[in-house]
Amino acid sequence: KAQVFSGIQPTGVPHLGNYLGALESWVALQDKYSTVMYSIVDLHSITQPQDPQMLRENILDMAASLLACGIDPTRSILFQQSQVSEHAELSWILGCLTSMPRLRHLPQWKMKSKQKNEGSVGLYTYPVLQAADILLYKYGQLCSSCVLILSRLYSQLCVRERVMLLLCRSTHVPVGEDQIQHLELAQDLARIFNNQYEEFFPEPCALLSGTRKVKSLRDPSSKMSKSDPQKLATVFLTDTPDDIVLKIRRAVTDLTSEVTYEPESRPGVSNLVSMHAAVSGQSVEEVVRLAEGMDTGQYKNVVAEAIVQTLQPIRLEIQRLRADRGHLESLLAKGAEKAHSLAAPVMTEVRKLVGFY
Ligand code: AQP
Repeated sequence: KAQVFSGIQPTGVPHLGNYLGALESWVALQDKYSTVMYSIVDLHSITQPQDPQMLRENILDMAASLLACGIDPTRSILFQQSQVSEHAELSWILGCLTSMPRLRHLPQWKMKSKQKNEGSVGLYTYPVLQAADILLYKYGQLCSSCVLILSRLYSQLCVRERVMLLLCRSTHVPVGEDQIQHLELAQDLARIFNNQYEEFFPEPCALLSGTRKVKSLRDPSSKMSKSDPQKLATVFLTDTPDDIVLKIRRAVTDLTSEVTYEPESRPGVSNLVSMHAAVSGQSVEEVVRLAEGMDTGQYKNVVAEAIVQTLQPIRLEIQRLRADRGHLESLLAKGAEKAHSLAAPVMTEVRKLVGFY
């Protein structure tokens, strides 16, 4: 059994998109893999300005949310990234093996630097830190046939075909489709390091962590985000049933009253349909059939109710866990200790290979 690593930024309470696109599958991975590591990636979060007091709160809130969703600290290593200093150290070494043009076209930089007009050096090198997060735990040994397929075919495939190929293999790093290029960077960096120093890092493999992208309720052309300033755009895991009903009722749809699933031409109503399908465990077709005869106003009530049913137990559990900050801190400290015990020997070897004596 292989190991799994993934991370989430403590930039606020997680939302329905984080849950359906990542956390739900993180929970399931605990049953399939022997070592499962989930990191609250606070080093990543400061690539955008963060208020220190708020960041501290968000880290503990994120820990409470992950536990409430079903991350079990007896089966997973749950830890705060900055508490394991090897992440930053390896990131520096890998950054020295990367060129500026290699990073310029990666999605995180393109998306977030555009929003801000300019971005920090940290935002630019974000994918290098991501590569360090993964490589530090030496995952994802590819079998030789995978290497052969990849080397012959990979560069000729389009993104969707690459995702399908990655899905077919035994894979270890849960990533969204938009993160595939970042994982490719980690693969490249492993290769570059091995060429420059010595065969050391196995190339990490991707595990597609859900193809569902939940869209903003106010602007279905963009994804639902923790940091979206529009309060009605995001359904948080801590939202009360009233909050959820209000947000879904106000969700942007269009002038057609029928409920159909046409993501290109009707992104708003299609977003409702796919959220409804995901939370109720039904297919999109089943959900559309169920909505026959309803207008979008009536349908919104059904969707809101289904979301409330899914999120209500999680919200109550977050509330309970939040009340004991000391317990959360001690869980994170124990997680960091375990992560450190895996990362430290890897970094000792890396330091030797680089020549740091
Ligand atoms: N809208 C979404 N739909 C599906 N999956 C999503 N994820 C994020 N938004 C959606 C997935 O959640 C995991 C953790 O994400 P993250 O917090 O590390 O980074 P992010 O993608 O930048 O998330 P946010 O919510 O948009 O945060 P902010 O506002 O801080 O940038 C990832 O697997 C991600 O794919």
